Amino acid sequence: MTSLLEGARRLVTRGTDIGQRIEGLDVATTAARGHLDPDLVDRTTAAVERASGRLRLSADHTVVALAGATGSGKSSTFNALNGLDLAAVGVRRPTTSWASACVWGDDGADELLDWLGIPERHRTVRDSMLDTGREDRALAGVVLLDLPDHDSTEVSHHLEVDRLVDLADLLVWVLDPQKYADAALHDRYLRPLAGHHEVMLVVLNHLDTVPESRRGAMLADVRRLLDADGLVGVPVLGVSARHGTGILELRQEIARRVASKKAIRTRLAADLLAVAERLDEVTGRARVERLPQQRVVALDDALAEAAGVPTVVGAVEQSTRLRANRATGWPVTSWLSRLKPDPLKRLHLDLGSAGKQLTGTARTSVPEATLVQRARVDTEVRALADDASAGMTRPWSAAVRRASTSRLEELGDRLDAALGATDLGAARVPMWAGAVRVLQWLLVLSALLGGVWLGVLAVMGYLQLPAPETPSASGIPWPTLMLLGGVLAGVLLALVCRALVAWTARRRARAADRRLRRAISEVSAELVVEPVQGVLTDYAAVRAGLEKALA
Ligand SMILES: Nc1nc2c(ncn2[C@@H]2O[C@H](COP(=O)(O)OP(=O)(O)O)[C@@H](O)[C@H]2O)c(=O)[nH]1
Ligand SMILES: [Mg+2]
Repeated sequence: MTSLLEGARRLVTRGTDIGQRIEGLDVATTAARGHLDPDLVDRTTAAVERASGRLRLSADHTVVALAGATGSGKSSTFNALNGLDLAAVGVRRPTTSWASACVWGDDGADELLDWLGIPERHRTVRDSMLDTGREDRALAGVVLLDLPDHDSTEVSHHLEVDRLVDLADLLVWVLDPQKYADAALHDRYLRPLAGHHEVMLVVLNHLDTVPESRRGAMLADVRRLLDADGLVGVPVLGVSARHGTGILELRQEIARRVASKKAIRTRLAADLLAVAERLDEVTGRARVERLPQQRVVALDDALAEAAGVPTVVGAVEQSTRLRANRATGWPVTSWLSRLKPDPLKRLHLDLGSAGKQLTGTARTSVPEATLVQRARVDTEVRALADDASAGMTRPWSAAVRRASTSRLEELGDRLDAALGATDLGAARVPMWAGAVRVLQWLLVLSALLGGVWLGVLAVMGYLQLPAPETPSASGIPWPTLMLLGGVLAGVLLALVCRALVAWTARRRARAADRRLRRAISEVSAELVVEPVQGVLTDYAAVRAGLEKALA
């Protein structure tokens, strides 16, 4: 039912001026909800709903449907109304569940008839040029439907009476003298339609078969039954489709509906214009730009600072340098340096065992964001909202500001989590440093061996023992070469490595900085930028909808 109504609403709006207005306003109110004054949005939505409801199935046509039991005379009445023999009379229609349609006046009802599922061979356009009567012109725009018999078992689902009553401008119930009091008819069909009494009309057909003296009493009886059904105020007309009696009155009644629909349409168009203009005024006409990128960058910078990224990055560099220097330094002095206090220990940062541990302890060891840093974050968020809403009316810029701070409370925890999940890459001593460490120890070993060898030679000389032949290279004895070479090469290697370590430490710090900032910008995108962008998108939708509604 809902989808049927929705489909119909979409149909209503197609192509016509008032339809454009409804469609545009529908888009605009949907997008404005949650951002603008709820009263205003509700009022606009109500106007849209009222309009699409009052226009029923079509803004341009007056849909009149003939409903009733088999044999009541729907097809005969259909023919009598259009003056053509279009509908097969006396044919039971469980077999053909299709309705027939006759359109008065110019065409343009194709989409409507397609939607109703009426095949083309069952459609007739009754060209108003053929008619000279004023009354026929008054029917221009009428789409008359001869519905399948309501008591048929094979009624097309599109055209079930209980659905059409929501959509048709006029539902004409054709009753006959034999069955008008049928309890099933009243219980199953008429009483449930009480809520729709304003679109209903009851016709008592076959009146020629009722003795003239009894007609008045019978019509009064129909009236009484309808009142009992809750259909007070629904007009009752006595007709004879076969003889044409009462058909003129029926046409006049239909013409009245056409006229009143025209009036309703005019009023609705004015209503819609009024609410659209009000919404337009509140919304303003500022052009929305995309969020300036440098604003987002500035916000991310402020967040990085407040989250302690520079501290962490500094620690990554220092730690890498310290550890790599220890690994690659000359073992003798670097062992001594271990006795000196580690500057990192003072920061309570342990970058050694695992990089992730850093941020595990960072919450307590990295200094909390200062008031100044927090204020800077607030300033950047506000600046971003201000930039995004530049030129917008006050309600919209307020909406943008609200969106910008809507998730700010989550920021602290989310930043911590994001930083915690970031690999700082500071844990490992670089591979080459490991190799250098082995080399350094080999050099120390060689120096030691040389020293011991020289010592042995010295002791033997002191004891006047015959010295064994000492191998030499380029005139320098091996033990001397081993001792001096080992020390010299070790110190030199340590010096060269210091430069290399400094470069590695800087590179790691830069990488850590990049990764941390990327993590931060993901958080700020989700918590600040996206909500703001969402409002901008909605604003653009409201503007587009209004442009359509006011075109
Ligand atoms: N006497 C008389 N017969 C009618 C009248 N209207 C319809 N009929 C006849 O009733 C039968 C059923 O009519 P029809 O229009 O097919 O009814 P439908 O089934 O509701 O479409 C046909 O034989 C018609 O000729 C009327 O006003 N007077
Ligand atoms: Mg029929």
